[in-house]
Amino acid sequence: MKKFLAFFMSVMLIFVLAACGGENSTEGGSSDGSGEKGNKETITLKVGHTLSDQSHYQEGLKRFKELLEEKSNGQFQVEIFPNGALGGEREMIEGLQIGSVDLVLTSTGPMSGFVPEITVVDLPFLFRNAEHAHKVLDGEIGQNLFAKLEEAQGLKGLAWWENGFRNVTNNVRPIEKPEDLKGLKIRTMENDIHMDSFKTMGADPTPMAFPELFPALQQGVVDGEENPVPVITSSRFYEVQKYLTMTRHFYNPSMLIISKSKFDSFPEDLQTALLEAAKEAGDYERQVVAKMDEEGIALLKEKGMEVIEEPNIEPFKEAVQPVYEKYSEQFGQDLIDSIINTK
Ligand code: EAX
Repeated sequence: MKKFLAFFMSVMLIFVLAACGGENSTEGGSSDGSGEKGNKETITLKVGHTLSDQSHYQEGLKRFKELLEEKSNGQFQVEIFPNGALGGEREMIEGLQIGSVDLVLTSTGPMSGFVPEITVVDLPFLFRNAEHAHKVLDGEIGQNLFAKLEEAQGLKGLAWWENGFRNVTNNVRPIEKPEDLKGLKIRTMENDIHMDSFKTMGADPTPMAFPELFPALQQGVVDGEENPVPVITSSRFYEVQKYLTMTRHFYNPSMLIISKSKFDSFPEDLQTALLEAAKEAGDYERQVVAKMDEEGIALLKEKGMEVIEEPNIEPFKEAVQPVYEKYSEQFGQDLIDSIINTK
């Protein structure tokens, strides 16, 4: 009887231990990436971005969260951190490399400091329209740029998303021609091409991380800035800026990125779920940008901004030609031509 009881107790103990071993959750994934199928660990992914919770980024990431949690049968749980809660874009990208952030939705703005080759897409007036940009980024050229990101920084681009076409705002005067920018302190992203373009047009470019921008405009540290309409509306820049000119001078793509090591630590089915959710949510986010872009101008006028909707763009294009001369060697004229000639 004693022997039977001892045998029964040990079997019970094994069962209890096995039951406890099955269920555990880990922060930020890469727990034992190679988690065996059926070993249902929940992986929480923190994703950061700089824009408000009313922004196109937030809308896109909410869709990403839905899709990824669905495609991974709940194994992935996504926590979204808007408003630069995890830092500016450059800071968050560094956070990816030290593991303090799991995913970042960032524009190509800070890429001058990480993979300068990627900033070829930041050349002024390079893209005819959003469709042209999508064709280039979702095609071979876009994939080659992601390959450079992986090679140079160990960061994996999951998909190309969108910030939009950037326009200039300021508090001093209406901008109708490049000369009107003369002497204006314009905040730019920490991007060499963006700074060179505004310098070439006679402005005084001031690089600054996004979280610092609204207070800098409010206190007059800078006269103006440049951003897509969905950013100007969702960040309430109409409260601190008077004039908007629809220059559409830069097309600004965004990237949803993760560290390569973290991505590789996940089993294949979870890697596929990540890539699929990123692509589908990215396509959705681009539609959100188009809608906010369309509806935003009326809203900004309503909020009291003076909007120049159709400035003559040719003088602006001419004014930035020196930027092409300066960078065509760095990027190679062939690459620039293949982007321009993409149908
Ligand atoms: O990517 O810094 C900027 O102006 C960007 O539009 C913002 O960080 C979103």
